[in-house]
Amino acid sequence: MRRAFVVVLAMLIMGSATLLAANLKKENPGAPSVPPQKPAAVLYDQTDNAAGNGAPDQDFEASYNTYDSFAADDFVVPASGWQITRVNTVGTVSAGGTAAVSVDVSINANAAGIPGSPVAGCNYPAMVPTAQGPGNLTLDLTPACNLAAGTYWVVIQVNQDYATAGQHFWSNRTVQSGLAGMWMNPGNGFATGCTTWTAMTICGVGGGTAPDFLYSLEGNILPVELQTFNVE
Ligand SMILES: [Ca+2]
Ligand SMILES: [Ca+2]
Ligand SMILES: [Ca+2]
Repeated sequence: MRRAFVVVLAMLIMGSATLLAANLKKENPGAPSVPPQKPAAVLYDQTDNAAGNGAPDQDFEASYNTYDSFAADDFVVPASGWQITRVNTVGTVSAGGTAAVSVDVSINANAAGIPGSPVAGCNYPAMVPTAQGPGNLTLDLTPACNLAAGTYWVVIQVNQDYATAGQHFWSNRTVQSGLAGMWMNPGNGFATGCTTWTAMTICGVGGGTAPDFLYSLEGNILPVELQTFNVE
């Protein structure tokens, strides 16, 4: 009885496999219901004019907490609005340094020339980089960050222990675009006095002469239906 059942089951499976094979098609005419998404484009790029120096942007282990530093630079979103899917930063590590465990990255509002609060939905704590060369970071924002027109800041802090992985520096740019790149070290371990957001050139970090950081943004120009219009 059991044997007969197995044989019948095997025949059924073979039969259905034949049926499936007979139904396989080499084409499927008709438009997809959802249009394919366009590949992400470079929305903004200020990776040129490298200064050959960089500023600390690191969350150290507890014993070096007074050196914990943050860095930020600005960009302007045009009227179309942007969906940012990736932030690329150019950086270096100290001699013998290795890699960040993760990165706190956020897109912040502009508060009268310095970074304000993170935009809702655009705060990515402890993000593991998709890739990192020594110092360079590829940060894929999940979910993507949607922004209306305006001025915003990319704020970066790598989570990296000095004892095991050395120091990380966000590389500087000799040319300033928009507002001056900002830096702060709340514990003042670097003795710059920049315990709140202050221009790098004033803080004297990264050599003290270069005003901006090297980075680019990738993503999509928002389609019309996702934009907000004010009708008067
Ligand atoms: Ca952190
Ligand atoms: Ca720390
Ligand atoms: Ca700038």
